[in-house]
Amino acid sequence: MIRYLVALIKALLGGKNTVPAPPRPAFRDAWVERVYTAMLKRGDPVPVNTGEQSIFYVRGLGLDRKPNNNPFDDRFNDYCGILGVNAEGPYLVAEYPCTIDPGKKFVFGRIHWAGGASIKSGFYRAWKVGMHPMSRPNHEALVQIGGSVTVFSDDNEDGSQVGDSERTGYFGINQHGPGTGFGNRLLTFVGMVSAGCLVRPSMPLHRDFMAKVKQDIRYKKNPGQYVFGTSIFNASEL
Ligand SMILES: [Ca+2]
Ligand SMILES: [Ca+2]
Repeated sequence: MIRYLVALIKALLGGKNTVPAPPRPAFRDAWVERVYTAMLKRGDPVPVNTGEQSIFYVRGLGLDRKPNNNPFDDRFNDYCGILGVNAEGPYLVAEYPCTIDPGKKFVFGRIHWAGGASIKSGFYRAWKVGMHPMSRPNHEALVQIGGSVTVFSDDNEDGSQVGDSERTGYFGINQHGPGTGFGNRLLTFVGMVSAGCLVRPSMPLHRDFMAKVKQDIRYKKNPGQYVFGTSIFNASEL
């Protein structure tokens, strides 16, 4: 970092308009390097300063970090991770099983005329700490009130985004747990707990997620206003 700052100062003093590329951090973990590189390649923000974090989800990837082809099986077959950075470089803060696709009941039940919603791969800065669901608050979550996201609508009800139409807006695509009514149970099936939200299969996992994301120094500085960004990937993009 010091060498980068010296190069940056030299470039500015020398009247050059081109700013040197930031140094590539040292990686201690091949998985972290893979995710971090994919974020950089797409232009997603990455954690740079100690205490900053990045939330990311991977559709169709197990906790074994192997692609599973995202089967339309109503299971928690997606991956959630949090990247952090400290003096030694980027590291994995935590990882969780999850779903970022709606349960079958919401695909076939069609609560929206366009079809069940599933979030499109990309980076969105859209979530604030709040309560899920907003109408009858149940538990603390990241709530999509800070920005728009893009979803595919599964009009042909096949559990695949291929050929589906897109919508962009505020759809309540929250990052939450199954709900306190399930106690500490680890759910096997998505069922009614996701209509396109990003959901961990148990409340203990979700509470751990919330405790970790709230450690981000940018959130701590401005807890009422901070809008969390999140990177969404399909397994084929990593
Ligand atoms: Ca999935
Ligand atoms: Ca479809």
